[in-house]
Amino acid sequence: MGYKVVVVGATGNVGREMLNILAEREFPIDEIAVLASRKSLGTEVSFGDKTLKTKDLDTFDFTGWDMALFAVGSEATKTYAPKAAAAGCVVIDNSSLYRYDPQVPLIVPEVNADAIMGYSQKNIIANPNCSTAQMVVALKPLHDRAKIKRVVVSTYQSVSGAGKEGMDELWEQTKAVYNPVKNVPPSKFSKQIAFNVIPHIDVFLDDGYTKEEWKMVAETKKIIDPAIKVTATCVRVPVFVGHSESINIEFEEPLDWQEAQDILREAPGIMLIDKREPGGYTTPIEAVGEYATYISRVRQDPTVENGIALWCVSDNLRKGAALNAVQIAETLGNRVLKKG
Ligand code: 11C
Repeated sequence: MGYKVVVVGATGNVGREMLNILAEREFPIDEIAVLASRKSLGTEVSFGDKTLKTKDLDTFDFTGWDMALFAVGSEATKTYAPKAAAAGCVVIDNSSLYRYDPQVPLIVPEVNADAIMGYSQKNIIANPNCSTAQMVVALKPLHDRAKIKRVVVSTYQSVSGAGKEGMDELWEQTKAVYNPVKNVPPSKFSKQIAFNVIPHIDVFLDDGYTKEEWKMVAETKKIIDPAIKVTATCVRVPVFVGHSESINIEFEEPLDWQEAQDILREAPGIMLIDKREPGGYTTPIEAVGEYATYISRVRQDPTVENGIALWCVSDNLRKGAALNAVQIAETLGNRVLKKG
């Protein structure tokens, strides 16, 4: 016996990836429904070797469905997630709406799977922001060994984090550089993204940080340990898929880079690719379509007493969104619903 699963927002970047990953990992499904807003109604999406037609989110009855993977914006989530949860269908939500709600667990299964039991307070489980998800996978095993005091992270985030429109803008602007007849002004991004980098993701907050940067701070505290201090600079780069991060970590206890490598090599969800030679590291193109969070360039940071610096790359649509949501579904299935 398997599960009755709903994918909400099935025509978007993340929704489509959720369907791919559910099929790839052979998640035990008895019945699947794919939902979309009215404007995408009837659009067909692939699920393994099948083609599914989207149904109307507005009129869908979630009664009798086991779980719903939501990949729509916070506004639509606010309307439909409580309806699904009230109907007894567990919501796994990829938006930021519930992430900071103390009654909703924020889960990265390799890091804090036990916290999933808190789902029953609202029948909702939150999926973190993509830039947080890959970072906490790297931080947790090191925190368990040497206790992290402070993290300084700079991100290099791909345009797919801004959805299909972000990808189209990079593509059109890149073509326009070679064919200057057509002008493609910035629209999704605040400045030209082709052949450029933009130190701005999400809205600005009063303290000068952006909301993307604030999310990395708040979510790391909720997922791993509220005592960890994080400061982030989030930057959009002209890469289609795959977020990269340069991370400096300061520990309470001494940790040498070789031991850090050994810990990371054994840690769940991580692939250590770290040869100290040209090409002995992972770049975003190599992470696309993969499940792992790739760690490279592990080295001592000699500017603090106990410091390690590293490079972290992952497919933001997978570990950063759809894969993590499916791993949450698997954890919920194995630990709570027990049907598969
Ligand atoms: C980006 N990290 O790359 C964002 C996308 O809170 O789930 C995901 C936003 C979120 O633009």
